[in-house]
Amino acid sequence: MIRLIFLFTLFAFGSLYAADKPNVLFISIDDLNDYISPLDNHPGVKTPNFDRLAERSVTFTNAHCAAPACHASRVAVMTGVHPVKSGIYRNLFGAHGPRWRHESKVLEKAVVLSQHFRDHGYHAAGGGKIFHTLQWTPGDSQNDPDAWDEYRGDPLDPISKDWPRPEFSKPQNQGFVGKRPLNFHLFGAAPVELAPEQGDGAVVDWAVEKMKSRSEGDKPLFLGLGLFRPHIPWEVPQKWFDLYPEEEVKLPDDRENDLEDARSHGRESWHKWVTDNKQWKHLMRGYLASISYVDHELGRLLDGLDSSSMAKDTIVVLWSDHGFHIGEKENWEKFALWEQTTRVPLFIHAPGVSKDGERTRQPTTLTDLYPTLCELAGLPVPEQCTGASVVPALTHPDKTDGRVSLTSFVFNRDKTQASHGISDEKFRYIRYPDGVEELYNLEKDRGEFVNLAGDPAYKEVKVRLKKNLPLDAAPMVKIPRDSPYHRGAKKKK
Ligand SMILES: [Ca+2]
Ligand SMILES: [Ca+2]
Repeated sequence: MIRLIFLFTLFAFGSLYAADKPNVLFISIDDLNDYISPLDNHPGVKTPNFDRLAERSVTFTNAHCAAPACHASRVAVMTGVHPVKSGIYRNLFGAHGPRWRHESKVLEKAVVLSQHFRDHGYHAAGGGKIFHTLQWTPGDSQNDPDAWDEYRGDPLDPISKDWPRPEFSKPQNQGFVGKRPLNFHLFGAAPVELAPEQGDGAVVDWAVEKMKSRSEGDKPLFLGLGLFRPHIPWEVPQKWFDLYPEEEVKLPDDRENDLEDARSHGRESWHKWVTDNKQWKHLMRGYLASISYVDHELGRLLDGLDSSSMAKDTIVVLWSDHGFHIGEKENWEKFALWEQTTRVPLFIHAPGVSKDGERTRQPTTLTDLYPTLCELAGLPVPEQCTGASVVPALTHPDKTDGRVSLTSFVFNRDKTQASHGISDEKFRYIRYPDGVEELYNLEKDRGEFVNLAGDPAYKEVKVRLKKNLPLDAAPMVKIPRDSPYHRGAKKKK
């Protein structure tokens, strides 16, 4: 019956909204994991503005990236095409524009989400990191400038100018001996002074101005913005470090020989470096400080929305491109398939539609976002999209529809063959190309310590989840040297 009413509404008005099209505020955060208070995976984290967002949204507590790497995850969100179709599983550098159109045949003519909204009467404005780019790689960006009516600054160099580096003094470097595990020393935590026109605050200022400067009769707005912290380097103003005295910082649960019953991610030397140099707490502190910094910027953005004419008729969606390890399973950053790597914050508010303040366990992959936003705004779903709308989880957060999430990645050792991680409401199943399997009961074992894949008691669970493995996953694509968006190719001319 509810579905009938919904179909009638859709038929009668062309969208879930009876009158004008809703605006869309589309917020991407970089490398933000589930430590934030609404997802409750770190004691003592201070994220009041994520709580505020949760009160006015449906919180997806079981949402996963399509791939655990910035570029692959972001291009999947923005095109709605899963890596198992596109073959883009990993980060690729050295682009100056949408090189993914040449990396993957499937994406050659893909319509970017913001472009799709433009094609249906929206004005699309973007700012900050939405497609892949880094603070320290100026001009290396996979953004598609043609997908936007306007972009803050240079769309092919959207964030590098926003971020200064701190002057490193001895105390900040204390304990660092030898070479850090990343080049250019961008892996570390230290306070930095930010002028008002610097950092993620500058992107938020720009977005708030966009919302405030709207006038009657303007096209509906698709406003996309991407905040860069808590991506490394963990350099934010001192006041955010002050929230977390180092001696009070908690480390994640850690079990000796945890990797014995799991496949190695190949990055254990990084963790060894951190523990050998006694940096674990210091780096956790930097990550938490960076989370609270970005929480503050989210609060400023919500204040801006609430005091604008868009306050009541705007869909708000916030997502992060993947999870993050701070030493869990001897891993740092991402590039693995455990829930710690793939689980992402996802919040959706749709005025008059979402049961705000509620939470859903609906398994969701970020490629579901594109069709969800289409349904909410009454737009057709482009054929390229591989996901399915999660609007039912907004109206009935207590129900799930039987789908599972799918995250795929190609580890170095597997050359071009993909591994996959699948979640239902309760379990997580991972399969690698060499046949290694892992199964975790997340209800009982949130830290994914005990691999149940060989336990006969869980055979049925495993078989059920295994059925969801993609049979025809695309092999990993190579960097096309002849792309006009290949930076190396450009220089030769
Ligand atoms: Ca990222
Ligand atoms: Ca284990």
